[in-house]
This record gives sequence, C-alpha cells and structure tokens, in this order.
Amino acid sequence: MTPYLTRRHFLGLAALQTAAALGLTRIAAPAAALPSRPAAPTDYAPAVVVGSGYGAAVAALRLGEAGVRTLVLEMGRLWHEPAPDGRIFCSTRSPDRRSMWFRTRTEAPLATFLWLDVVNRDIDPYPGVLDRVRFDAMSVYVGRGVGGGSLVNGGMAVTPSRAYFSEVLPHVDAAEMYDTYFPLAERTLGVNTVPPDWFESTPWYRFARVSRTHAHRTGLRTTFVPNVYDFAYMRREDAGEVTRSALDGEVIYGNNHGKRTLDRTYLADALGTGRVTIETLCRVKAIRREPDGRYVLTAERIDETGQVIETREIGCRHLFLGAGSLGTTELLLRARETGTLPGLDPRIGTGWGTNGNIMTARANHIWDTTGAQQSTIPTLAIDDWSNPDNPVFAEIAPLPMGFEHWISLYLAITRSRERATFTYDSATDRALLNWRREQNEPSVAAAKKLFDRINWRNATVYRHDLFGGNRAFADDFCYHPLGGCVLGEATDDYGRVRGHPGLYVTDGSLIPGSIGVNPFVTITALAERNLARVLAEDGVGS
Ligand code: FAE
Repeated sequence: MTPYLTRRHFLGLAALQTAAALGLTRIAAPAAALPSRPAAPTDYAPAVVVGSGYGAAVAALRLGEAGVRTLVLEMGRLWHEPAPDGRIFCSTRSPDRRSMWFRTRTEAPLATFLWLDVVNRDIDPYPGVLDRVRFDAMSVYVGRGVGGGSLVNGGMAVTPSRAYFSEVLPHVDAAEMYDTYFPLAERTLGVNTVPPDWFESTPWYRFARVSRTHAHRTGLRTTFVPNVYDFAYMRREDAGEVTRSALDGEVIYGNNHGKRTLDRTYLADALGTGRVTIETLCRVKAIRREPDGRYVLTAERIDETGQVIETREIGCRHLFLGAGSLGTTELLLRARETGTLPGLDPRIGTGWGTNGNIMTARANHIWDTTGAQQSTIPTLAIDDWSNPDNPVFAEIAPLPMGFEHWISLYLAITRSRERATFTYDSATDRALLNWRREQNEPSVAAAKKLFDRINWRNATVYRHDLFGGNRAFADDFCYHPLGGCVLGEATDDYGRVRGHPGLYVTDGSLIPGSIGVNPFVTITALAERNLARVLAEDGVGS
C-alpha cells in the first residue's frame, strides 16, 4: 500500500489540521496518552525527540510504530493553516513576517539584481519559516517549523554515489544502505521524477534545458534529479487546474501546495500511531542527566513575539537529538562545557562542513532566453562528480523573477575537505563556528574550473550583480550544514552518544561535512538504519 493511503496517515493529518485550526501548540492524535497540561513544571515521556526535521521525523515515526510514547519538541511553529490572506506561507516575491525567523528584514540568498537592493523587504519579527544563522565567515540557512528543512528546501532527493558514500562513512554497511534504507527513505518521503516528455516541452523548464545544452556542448554530463515535489500536481498547475505553487515562485519561504514536506509524510504517520505528540514553539535549552539515568531537558515555550512564556523541565529515558547540524551540536556542546552532561566526547563540535556549497550565475546570449516562466523546483544537474581532477555536482537552479533575465543559476556541490569546529561561548551561551573565509577557496576554485569551461565553450560570462560585493561566486552561505557530531567519532556507529546510554544523535550532524549531493535522503536513510538498530537492541520504551 502507498504510505499515504493508510488510516494511520489520515489520522495524523487530521491531528495536524485540528491543531492548526485551533491554534494549539500541542499536536496529537486521540490515542496519544500524554497528560494534557502538566500541573507540575515537569513532564515525562519514555522518549523525547528534539526537532522535527528529517532525522527527527524518522525517529518519531519508528518510535511511535514500536509503541513508544514519544514527545517531539520543535522550536518553530506548525505550518498547516492558511492565514487571513488564504495562504499558509507568504509568497517569495512579496515576503511578509511569515518568511523569516524573527527578522525585521528578509535576508534572501540572492540579495541584489543589477546591483540594486530590490529583493529584500522590511518585515515584522515573527517565528517565520526560514532562518539564516550567522557566524563570522559563514551563514547557514535552516528551516524552522514542524518539518524542519523540508518546509523551505528545493525538495531535491538525491542518493549519493555509492563509492563516495563509502568513502565518507566507511563504517556503514553500504550494501544494507543501498538495498534497504535508501529505498525505504525514498518511498516514505514520496520521491518522484519529472516526466521527461513534459520536461522537454514545457516553458517552465526552459531555463534547465538551456543550461543542459551549454553543459553538453562543453562535453559535460547532466542527470535528472528526483524530487519530493509532486510532479503530477505541477503538471496540473501548468494546465490551470489547481492553485500554483512551484509555478508561482514559491520555495524558500514555503510551498503552499505540491511539496511532500515531512508534516505530510513521516510526521503525519508518526502522529497517526497515536503514540506521538508534537509540541511547537518549544525550544530546548539544556540537557542534564539524573543519577537514575533519566535525561531532563529544560525547554522554553515562546509566543509569536519570541517572548519566553514558560520554562519547564521534561524527563525521558531515551533522548533523540534531531535539531539539525547546528542545533544538535550546540545542545551537546553546551551540555559538555557547562558540565550538565559530563564526560561527553571531545570530538563533539568537530567535523563540520558546508557540503562544498557554492552558488554562481552565468549571463547568456540574447538568443538563449531562459524564460519568464520558471518552476522553482530543480530537476536537472550537471554531474561531473566522477571527474578525478575536479569533482563537482552542480544543480541547475531556477531564478523565477517573472521576467526574462538570461541568467543561468547554479548551486555547485564541491568535494571540499575543509572542516570547522564549534566552540561554546559562555558570554552569549551560543556555539560559535570557527569557519574561515579562506576555507571556501578550494570550493570556489572547483566551481570556477567547471564554469570557466562552460563559459569558454559557450562564449558566455559570469554575472557579478547577484551576490553582493561584485562577486561571481557566493561563498558566504550554505544550505547543507553537515557534521558536528560525526558518526563513529562523537557517537558510535549507530548515533549513540558515547558515554551516555539512551542519548542519540539522529540528524545531519552525523555526516562529516560532505556527501557530494543534496543531503536529506542520506540523512533520512541513515536515521532509518540507526533507529532500526537502536530499537532492536536498546530496550527503548521499556
Ligand atoms: P533540520 O531539517 O534542519 O531540522 C532541525 C529542526 O530542529 C528544525 O525544525 C529546527 O527548528 C529544530 N530545532 C533546532 N534547534 C532546536 C531546539 N533547541 N529546540 C527545538 N527545536 C530545535 O535537520 N537538501 C536536499 O537534500 N535537497 C534540497 O533540495 C535542499 N534544498 C535546500 C534549500 C534550502 C533553502 C535549505 C535551507 C536547505 C536545503 N537542503 C536541501 C538541506 C536540507 O533541508 C537539510 O540538509 C535538512 O533539512 C537537514 O535535516 P536535519 O534532520 O539534519
């Protein structure tokens, strides 16, 4: 049976719908037997999951299926109910407070056009869906809300090459991953591929076909990239039968339709088990361990102004950290450095990387129009990863501005060996990242080598007006933060935090800085593999 036609799935969706309609911050299907509101400031659940992105969603579903009463704590809000304007998410072209996490102005990745500050807008502070976490020399974009990164990402669902996967995670049984867990992740995430006949004929993918022509002319290979956006829905958008989302410029501030975000897949199923409860606007600040082995979390509930309206303690026997590479690493680092979890491994906070992310853009000839109509969902990539001299996997990205601009945009994933370390800053109570700007140089050089070839062969040039500072390569932000609590180093080979039984890492922080493709399928599949082992061996829920 398809994962979306089960009673469990509909029960979970109904729970989300009810919570959204009533403005509840506690989401549960009827059977979830957690106490409603705590009389005392302490709650208890056998298992707690922090965050609700990919790794967290896998943990929630598999724990719920195993009959373990599980509480999921997510600092962002639930994005399920239309606002008075009839939309859940705001549009990318006229962003409002829903766009960004407590900002007074949007901070879009492409900030300028023709060097003009025409992209960003003033907004009111609000728990919006996209955050840009700024460190000294690197900004990291992350999703906030029930579904984590799935709410804001481009949906590209790519399985890495087996050879590179084995190189990055040599202790993981690749046969098991490629035979069992990657297919399971793809199925449960609802991965599909653009129908080739439609891709070849629709104006919405002209931008990708133009870039493909230029790549092929250069002797480079392109490949279709699977996605979790429902291409049947997209075709109906094109036919004018349904409300447009990908074909209406929506993506980084959320898709109102079409995308199979985690709240519609894993998390709906998790709620449908009747064993899982999700609390929103609930930020975990601290973790400590009691002498009897229980973990106790200090969690702050915030309101829509960001004000802390309640601080409480939540106990659990098994704790799964899925707050993303930045969130999980910060929680463990803080616990180690403030002594609330003594003896945590010194490698927590190390092995962090950007997956070699670099953005760049080319200016095409006047006859190579990329089209005023552009789908926001990428479907094609230049795959030069097997080039031993300069491995690059470059997704052909849309730039849907609603008018012809002759720009070919790319997000290049390069094989960067640069890694950074987080340190805990007691003055700000934050994890600081010691990434240095010059650590981007190998990635910029790799991207430049590839796109210099394409430009040379097609007699085209770079655009310098999009990324600020007259730069042709955007190397000051990334979409793919990876590492910080690396599998087999800070944790054992299944994400168990060393020295702390019952404490697990289940997200992108397990992957050491690079995976060669867009990472969420790997994060999901790895979490599936680790959860299967932990549920089989660790007596969770007992
Ligand atoms: P993640 O999805 O980041 O979820 C972490 C969750 O934890 C978030 O909901 C946080 O709000 C929450 N959280 C953090 N700290 C706390 C705390 N203290 N207390 C409570 N909750 C907390 O983690 N990847 C692809 O594979 N394909 C793409 O096309 C793609 N495009 C992207 C485009 C954009 C604009 C962005 C930002 C990312 C993109 N990514 C893409 C990356 C992908 O979304 C990311 O790797 C995953 O979301 C990471 O999954 P995790 O489970 O690690």
